[in-house]
Amino acid sequence: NTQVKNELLRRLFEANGIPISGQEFADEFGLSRTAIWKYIKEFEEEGYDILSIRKKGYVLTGSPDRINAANIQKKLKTKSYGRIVDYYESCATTQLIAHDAAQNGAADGTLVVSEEQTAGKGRLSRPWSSAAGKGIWMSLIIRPSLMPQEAPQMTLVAAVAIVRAIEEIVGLEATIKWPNDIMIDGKKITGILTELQSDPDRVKAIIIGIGMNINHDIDDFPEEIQDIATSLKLKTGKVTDRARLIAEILSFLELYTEMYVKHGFGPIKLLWEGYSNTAGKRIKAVMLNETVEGIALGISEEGLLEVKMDDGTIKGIYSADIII
Ligand code: BT5
Repeated sequence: NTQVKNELLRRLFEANGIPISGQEFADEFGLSRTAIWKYIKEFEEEGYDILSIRKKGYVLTGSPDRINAANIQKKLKTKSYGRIVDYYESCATTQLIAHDAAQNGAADGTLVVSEEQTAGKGRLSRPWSSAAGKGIWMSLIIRPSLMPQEAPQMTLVAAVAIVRAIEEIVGLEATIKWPNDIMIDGKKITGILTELQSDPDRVKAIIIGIGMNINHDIDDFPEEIQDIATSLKLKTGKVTDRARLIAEILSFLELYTEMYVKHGFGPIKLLWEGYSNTAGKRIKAVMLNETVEGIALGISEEGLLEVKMDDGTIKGIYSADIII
């Protein structure tokens, strides 16, 4: 029973050194003491250090750097984002798991996270490299009251939330490259993949996939992206607490999503423009069927990138790969 196991781990974390009585916990959940003891053994196998004190109970003295429910939730300040966490040591892609969960009625704010993805994906089914234990590979299911055509802007909402969280937790200034890249010093540190489950006139669920390179050394990237990718560790020399960063991202994301739903895209657009590295630059926008070149002006109220062409006309772009 993973829910009881998670609850036990959460209490061990929150006890801050005060023993948790195995007997009392067993009674509360109608389990045997042996069942509790088995959970404790499992925790130890997962890398937790647990002290067993006779007649008092269990004390957590050390925990592995994992982005599981307990580690995320002990830092969580949100109302609903991340209150339910579906955690994997390894999976193909959190995006698929989140889609299934959303179809089966998963609550607003349900988070799917994995230490590793074996088939992580970017836009247009491009591969997304997701090394074990090094990054944040997660998909958040949200159910905001938005129209389907308002959903793509959630990529921009998420981008602002991520940049703010990196600023708070790591003290680094990242920039946003429209539409879905977060960059530091010209290299990609984060990619966002926003997908939609929708009725014709109403969003049922938005799945926000976030892939962040955190504690990678350069060799943790496949060779073909070593020149274009970077990680927080490569920039700071330090290991970042991934669970804490997740909690911070979820806080900003919940706040900004609420803002977007209540007040429209205007306030988000202002925030976004402050972090964008695209405006004012000459760019090439590579789309499926054409490539256009011009000066990037900024984004529209609908989240389109506005490009001023050489003949003076202004073109709004829905989605593209931008070459600066
Ligand atoms: C993206 O696509 O940037 C969206 C990435 C979303 C990944 C998350 S992880 C959790 C969730 N589960 C998933 O399976 N996906 C989401 P796009 O803009 O198409 O960029 C893809 C390109 O980025 C690739 O073609 C590579 O060139 C490059 N790339 C691949 N892995 C990378 C990495 N770890 N860091 C930086 N660049 C990478």
